[in-house]
Amino acid sequence: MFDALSEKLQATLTDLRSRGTLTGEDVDRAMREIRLALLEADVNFKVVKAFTKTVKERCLGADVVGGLNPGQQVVKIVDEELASLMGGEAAGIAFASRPPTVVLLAGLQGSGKTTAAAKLARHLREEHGSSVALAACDVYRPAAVEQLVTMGERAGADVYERGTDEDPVKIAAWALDEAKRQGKDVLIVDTAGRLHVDADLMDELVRIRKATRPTQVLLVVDAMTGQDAVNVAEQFAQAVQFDGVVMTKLDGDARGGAALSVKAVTGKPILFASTGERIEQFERFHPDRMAQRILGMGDVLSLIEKTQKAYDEDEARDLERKLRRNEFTLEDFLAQLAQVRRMGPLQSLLGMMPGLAGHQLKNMKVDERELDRVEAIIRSMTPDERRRPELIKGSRRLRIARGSGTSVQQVGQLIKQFDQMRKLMRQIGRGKMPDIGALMRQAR
Ligand SMILES: Nc1nc2c(ncn2[C@@H]2O[C@H](COP(=O)(O)OP(=O)(O)OP(=O)(O)O)[C@@H](O)[C@H]2O)c(=O)[nH]1
Ligand SMILES: [Mg+2]
Repeated sequence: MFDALSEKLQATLTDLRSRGTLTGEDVDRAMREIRLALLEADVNFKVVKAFTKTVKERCLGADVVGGLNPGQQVVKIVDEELASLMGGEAAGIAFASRPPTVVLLAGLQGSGKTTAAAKLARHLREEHGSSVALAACDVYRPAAVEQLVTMGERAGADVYERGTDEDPVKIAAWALDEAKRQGKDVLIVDTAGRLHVDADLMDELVRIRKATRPTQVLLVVDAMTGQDAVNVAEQFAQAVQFDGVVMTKLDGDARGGAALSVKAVTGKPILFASTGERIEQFERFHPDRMAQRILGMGDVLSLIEKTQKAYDEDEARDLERKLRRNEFTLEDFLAQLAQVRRMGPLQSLLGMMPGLAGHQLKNMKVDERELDRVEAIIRSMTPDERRRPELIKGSRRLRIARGSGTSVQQVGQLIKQFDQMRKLMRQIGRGKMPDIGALMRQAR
């Protein structure tokens, strides 16, 4: 389903990779192309905007990692950002500490709830060895119960049903008792769909939730409906809390926008992907694998990973040797600091986090200035001073403070902290556990 998007992204990135160096203009053009490709794939425009902004910032701020050309670097950044857009790590189901784990499925009519209920039951049985029961709480469509019974059989799960004459909330409560009585590990509750997110649907869901206290509420979303799917998810998120998304019909010819936007818009990750009508066409959703599939550059990405690993190992070995010989200097410290900062401005990372809208965390100030200060102080030292800061005396401290726009106290503090750090490292380097207590007392 990501074919068109894949093709466009690959064309853009292949072009970048063939260049030795990248100008700001190259990056700008690539970002324009990526933005268009995502919009055409029906990704939510706000999501596209934030995505290209982050990627661009990271591209421009990136120090070149040894062995990677700038184009490869961009591929890596786009890959990482695509994965993080879809939720980063794969999450899977959260089990209750005391069984049964109750999973409540919600969603619009025809989104694939009943199918997903059976598929999830089979998945949990096969992957986790769970004994699973299904609760038939859709009493509005005569064939709904029958459908669940048939699918439950195929999934190897018991189906708890009371026909269509009883109140779905009562059926849900009874099914939970039944699951407890029979010692089931998991109870999956199938509910009725509606054409739109309406008050009735929400009210019933809330009452079923109250009656069953589900461990997880999963929203079933039809990927084929594109932007609509995301709008529905957003409306659900406002009305009923849910914990994750089951994205269905990913085998269809939709352009993929829903899968790419839903996490950023609702803050909830896609946990499972359904990719066909057959019961085994269902799997845990892995954002990183999906990103790689979209980019279709598995070979390049693994090369990048290897190069980076070799480079990191090189650096680590170098650092270790320096520590052992007590050669770690402020110069090295500066390089380490740059590495941390290569990850991008901390502030914008926080700002990007979905679900933080209006949250106070979002307004939290990351003290980049503190890092700036440390950097400025070190840069105001001579190479000799960076190697042996303990030799920096009063008049030099004053000059460094002036040069870096800080105070003599701040310079003194950095030198002292560095000295403590070096002592600590030397002890670790000698294989001794450092006496943290003593160090803390000295540092005061
Ligand atoms: N191609 C494809 N079809 C699917 C997938 N999941 C479900 N379907 C089909 O979509 C249709 C609706 O699925 P259901 O599971 O009945 O959907 P529902 O949400 O329970 O529908 P209601 O109970 O009417 O609200 C069925 O024909 C399914 O076979 C999928 O991943 N891929
Ligand atoms: Mg159904």
